[in-house]
Amino acid sequence: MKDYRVAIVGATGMVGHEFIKVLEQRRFPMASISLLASDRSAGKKLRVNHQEIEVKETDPESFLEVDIALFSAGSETSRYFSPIAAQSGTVVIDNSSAFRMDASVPLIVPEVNAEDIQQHRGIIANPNCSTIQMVVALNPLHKVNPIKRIIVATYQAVSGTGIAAVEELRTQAKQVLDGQPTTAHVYPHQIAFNLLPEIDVFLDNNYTKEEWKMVEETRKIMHANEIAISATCVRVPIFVGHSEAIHVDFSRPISPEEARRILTQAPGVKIVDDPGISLYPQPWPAAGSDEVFVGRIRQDASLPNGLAMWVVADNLRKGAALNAVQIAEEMIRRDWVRQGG
Ligand code: NAP
Ligand code: 3JN
Repeated sequence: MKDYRVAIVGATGMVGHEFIKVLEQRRFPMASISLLASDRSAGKKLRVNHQEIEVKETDPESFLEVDIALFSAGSETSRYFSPIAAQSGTVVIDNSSAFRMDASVPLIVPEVNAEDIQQHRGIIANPNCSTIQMVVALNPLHKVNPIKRIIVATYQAVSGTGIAAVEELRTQAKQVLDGQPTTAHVYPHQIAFNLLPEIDVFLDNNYTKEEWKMVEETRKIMHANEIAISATCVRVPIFVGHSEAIHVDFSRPISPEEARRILTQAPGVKIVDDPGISLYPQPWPAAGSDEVFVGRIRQDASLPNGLAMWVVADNLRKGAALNAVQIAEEMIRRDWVRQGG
């Protein structure tokens, strides 16, 4: 078994911590691990596989002896350092939106389009968390009965915004319960005991960028530019776990039983669906799990060929770190990564 020299860029962040956990839990074959961040965190120590590793500031030299670099330090950092890393022969798996819609960069969810990895030129993009869980649930149905239209509303946890937002929800929740006034720093309004239908910036078409990412990324991953998609993305006062109410219009009629049968066989999907005993996916129990949970599968009463469903996943795992590590594992399985360790 070969071992690979791995780097995490953004190791001190929310996704970075999850990267470390996922690599440890899956016994990823590592010859070495470099933990990289900005100068703010240089010198900090983090534990990986029971070893204390010092965090280093990311610089152009950081990738000279790295086979696989996992990026989660925002799109600006990715835009600057990914091409430098790729130039030195490192395979970059990037969690940011920097390259997702670049035609020369594969955008990968291994359960859906692993074969697209082969077209990479050094950089592979990890999709947005809300897109990932939706395509894992919908692609198996689309293959049997092509989808014409998707209407989705998301309920996104604050961990999707990063460490500062998790702290903001914790602080505000306590302030509200103590009868104190709250102040908002990360979000434009209080998030505790509230909902904000604003994720990322507003675009000229009055959708948010997060909503538009779901539209464009879904079509690219599923190779289905013809699917009509409309999304409303909402931030909810939940720490971990994104949920989605999805309404799908298919080419032909499809029963909930048939959809359940297809999804039971689908990789990465777990059906949790027994309304009689109030069994359906929820973000709290989904946190820490790898699967995309699907339930509330029912006929959409407003459409002859429609289904409605409720889809939940851990946004930091399948929505970010796990999906990226699965891409690396897929490449290793196919012997597509240089190994210099
Ligand atoms: P976070 O908790 O705020 O962490 C940000 C990380 O980036 C920290 O490790 C930070 O290091 C590092 N960083 C910031 N500026 C840097 C620079 N100039 N050079 C090197 N490192 C730098 O955020 P997060 O939630 O982990 O998310 C990080 C990024 O991952 C996001 O911006 C996004 O692009 C991506 N993401 C993707 C998904 C997805 O849907 N797939 C989900 C969440 C996040 P310091 O400790 O030094 O500040
Ligand atoms: O808000 C969420 O739940 C997911 C956030 C993702 C995110 C946050 C900051 C910057 C992204 C992303 O992955 O699209 C980005 C970005 O890279 O644009």
